[in-house]
Amino acid sequence: MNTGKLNSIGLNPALQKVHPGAVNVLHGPLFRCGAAARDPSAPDSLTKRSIAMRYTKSLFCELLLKEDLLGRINAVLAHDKTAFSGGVVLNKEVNSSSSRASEIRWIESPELKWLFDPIVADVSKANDWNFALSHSEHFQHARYGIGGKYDWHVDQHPHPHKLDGLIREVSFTLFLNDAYAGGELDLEIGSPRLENRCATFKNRKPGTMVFFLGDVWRRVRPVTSGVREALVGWYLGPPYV
Ligand SMILES: O=C(O)CCC(=O)C(=O)O
Ligand SMILES: [Fe+2]
Repeated sequence: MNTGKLNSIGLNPALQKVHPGAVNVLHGPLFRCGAAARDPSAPDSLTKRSIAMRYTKSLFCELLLKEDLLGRINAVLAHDKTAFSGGVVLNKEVNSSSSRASEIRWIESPELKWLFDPIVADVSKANDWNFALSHSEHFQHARYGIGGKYDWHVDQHPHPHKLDGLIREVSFTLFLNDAYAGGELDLEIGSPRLENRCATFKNRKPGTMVFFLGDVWRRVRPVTSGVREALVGWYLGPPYV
């Protein structure tokens, strides 16, 4: 693994080739985060893991981006001419009934990365998510028309990323619009004692970001009118032990 300058955005060319737009079966292409992945001399808190065990204050959190920040993100998305593609995904390894109906495109934008890296770092710190996050995937712009959905699944794959052994540790969804009905995001974060174990994110304002751990079960319920648009991010680090 290369070690880069602090805060540099390093796209590893070998990783760029991996992902010709396939949907969520492999990981998406990876960006290196600001500090080198496993460089013990890099003085960045993201690279430091003081304990081997995961601990957390909350399995998820939610925040609302300021309008100007959302405006910059929307400008990047409008400027990016990558076409949507997609359809249905069956994630056989996790759950054979886990399927998705949506269109997606991968956004390979250093600007988005500069915007999101510090937010993810802050959120992780605030929650004591003690991960050594080192990369993010390219961001995934998803569009769900009527009937579009993504059944229960976990984002973390059963095996580490083939190329570098990293795993998805933090996921986020950014709500880009609100001109639709249905399409609620559910996270299964409640105690088994509870009847409803889900946190449901419904009617959220554009600019709402929901962050959660990569091994939390989640789904997007079917859209019943309009088109739901979301930007999805995954931050990766080394396996927990
Ligand atoms: O559209 C969303 O909010 C979530 C999408 C998702 O779960 C995924 O791409 O893995
Ligand atoms: Fe997901």
